[in-house]
Amino acid sequence: MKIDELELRRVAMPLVSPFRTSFGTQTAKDILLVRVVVDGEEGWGECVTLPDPVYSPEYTDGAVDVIRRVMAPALAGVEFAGAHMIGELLGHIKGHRMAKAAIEMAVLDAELRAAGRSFARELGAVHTTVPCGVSVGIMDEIPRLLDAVDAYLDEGYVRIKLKIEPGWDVDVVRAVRERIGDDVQLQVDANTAYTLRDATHLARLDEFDLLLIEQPLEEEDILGHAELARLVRTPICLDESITSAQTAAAAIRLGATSIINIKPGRVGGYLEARRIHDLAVANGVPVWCGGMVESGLGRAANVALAALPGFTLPGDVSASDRFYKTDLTEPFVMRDGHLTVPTGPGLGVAPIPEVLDELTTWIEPLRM
Ligand code: NPG
Repeated sequence: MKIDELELRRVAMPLVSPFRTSFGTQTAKDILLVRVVVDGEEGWGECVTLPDPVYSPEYTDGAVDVIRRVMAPALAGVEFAGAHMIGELLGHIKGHRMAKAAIEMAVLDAELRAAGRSFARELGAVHTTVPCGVSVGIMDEIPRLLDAVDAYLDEGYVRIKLKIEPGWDVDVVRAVRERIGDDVQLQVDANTAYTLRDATHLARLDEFDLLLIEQPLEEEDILGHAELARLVRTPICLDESITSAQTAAAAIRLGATSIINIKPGRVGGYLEARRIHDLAVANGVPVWCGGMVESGLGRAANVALAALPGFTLPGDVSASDRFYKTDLTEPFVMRDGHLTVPTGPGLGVAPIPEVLDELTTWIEPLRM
């Protein structure tokens, strides 16, 4: 097969409410989409970069540049056997995993559409629905957070993740645990906001029976996480640090992570995400599917991935309306705390043309 067309597109999607993490506040998403035509079949990919390199080194303008100047030329006119070759064909390019993931996702979508096969079937999904967790941002005051958590539980979310940072941690978690009781699954995400010197402080979270603490230390501090894991009882779960199956294997071996958050963009695509899943299963390490505030396109693929057997914890897989009043695709609607895994060819969803047109801010077709 061959990529006949590759088009970059940016869409501006307002968020229903500001989303604050330890690295900043988002009020709208500027999403980079990759549209390909492969042997006459269209496919869509979503690049999960942020506008600035504050979550990982990648950022959206950088992704546009590297796709335009380096990746598209490397694929232009090239015959390849399938989407599984995209990683290989782009393998000489260092890093830029989110950009690579977006291209691979688009090609995989086109390939599977042509074959009449779904992402879920291709990746090896075993469930028809997946449980929904929700990630709750940092707020100005605890009462507002408690109201937000109450509302999410009323909607049916089965697991709460609280964003934490120094000054918004132990008291906040205590208040939420008291409000929701012992039975609701609760976890926290620090997005690298602490250092090993905070170990004693973080150990104070142990009393709240959390499922896990996610990425407390810097992304490169694998040994620090291994040390921290000996100092706190709450399981450590890595996110930012896990960029490939190789880094996952090292982190598991070193005892730095006992649970893994798998985000396909962060690791270079859905196929590498599946390899990390397989590795984790072989090592008895539970995994869950992370989220990057995706539109319905990325959400569709995430839901398919989250239906693999090793995804034994609820993911940051929420309904479209958690973030967006209007999604780019048919919205993902939660029923009984679950989303239904799409079964149609490819992603099983596609952008709604009028919505896409209205939200699009920029289009650039690349020469292939
Ligand atoms: O449900 O899509 C979602 C968001 C989940 O909290 C979430 N994502 O660090 O995991 C994270 C965080 C994030 C969001 C990171 C956006 C980067 C960008």
